[in-house]
Amino acid sequence: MRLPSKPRCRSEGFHRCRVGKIQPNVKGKQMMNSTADRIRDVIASSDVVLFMKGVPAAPQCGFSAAVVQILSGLAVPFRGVDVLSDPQIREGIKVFSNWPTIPQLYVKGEFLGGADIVREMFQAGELAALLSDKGIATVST
Ligand SMILES: N[C@@H](CCC(=O)N[C@@H](CS)C(=O)NCC(=O)O)C(=O)O
Repeated sequence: MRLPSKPRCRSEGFHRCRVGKIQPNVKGKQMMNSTADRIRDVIASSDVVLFMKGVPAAPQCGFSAAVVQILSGLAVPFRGVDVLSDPQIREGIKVFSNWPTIPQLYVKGEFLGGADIVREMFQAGELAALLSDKGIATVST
């Protein structure tokens, strides 16, 4: 399976992203091919996909809610995938991205990161810039 590129981080440093600390949680885990195919399909189905807890209108976790708020503030259309309603996707997405937590944001198939990274990118103006680079319109806040 081809893993997506490393998550973006404002500092481009692993420590800022805390990848080194949390990676062992998912290391060595595997998932069914069918789950990987479903994940690939859903990521390809929309330019912006958020794996989250709950649905965009009613997030069930503060971290998911934070990303929803940022995307909504930028008026970015996105597809929310509720991992609470699908345990295979909940575990499978962690293996797919090699990232141990939810939420997980994908833009045009690229894994960006979780709530902390999305917040950092947003605050630095990098999220709007990245979306714009990829041809996804946003409103300035
Ligand atoms: N620092 C993380 C916070 C996200 C987090 O800790 N998520 C937890 C609680 S919602 C999680 O996904 N735990 C694994 C699980 O519930 O499957 C981020 O930036 O996204």
